[in-house]
Amino acid sequence: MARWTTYAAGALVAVGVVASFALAITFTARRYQHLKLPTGPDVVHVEVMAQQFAWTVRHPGPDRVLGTGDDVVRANELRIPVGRDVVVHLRTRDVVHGLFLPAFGVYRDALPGRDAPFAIKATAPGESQMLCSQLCGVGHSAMTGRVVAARE
Ligand SMILES: [Cu+2]
Repeated sequence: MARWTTYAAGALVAVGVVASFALAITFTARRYQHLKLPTGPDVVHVEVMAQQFAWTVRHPGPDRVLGTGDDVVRANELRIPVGRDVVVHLRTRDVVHGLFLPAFGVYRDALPGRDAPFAIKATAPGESQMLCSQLCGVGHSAMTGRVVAARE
């Protein structure tokens, strides 16, 4: 016949297991928060196209719609408005690249033939780095750019 201490030990282990799962789920959710894409008319969509060895960034023009004639294309510069949800559609034209945005905690692979979207939001104006995180060829280390967050 088990003593009450055995039951207490069992209960403690059960609580520990449940707490571990809860922590793991919480931190995993936070880690992948940028993959939960915002929706709605206020969301800004941009496309970051990787290629050996540069980033081509397509922004919506005055009509605020991506993929129309007035799009604004910049080399190695991602411009985003402060305080708005931005969905970045990450693609590659050739090999596997990776987009690393340290200021936004984003580290995402660009895979041929796929859109790898993620969301970011700037809380203040400023400039930060944009780096390639996959060794993609001889020019890999030169594959840098900047993120410029500005007020609308
Ligand atoms: Cu690259």
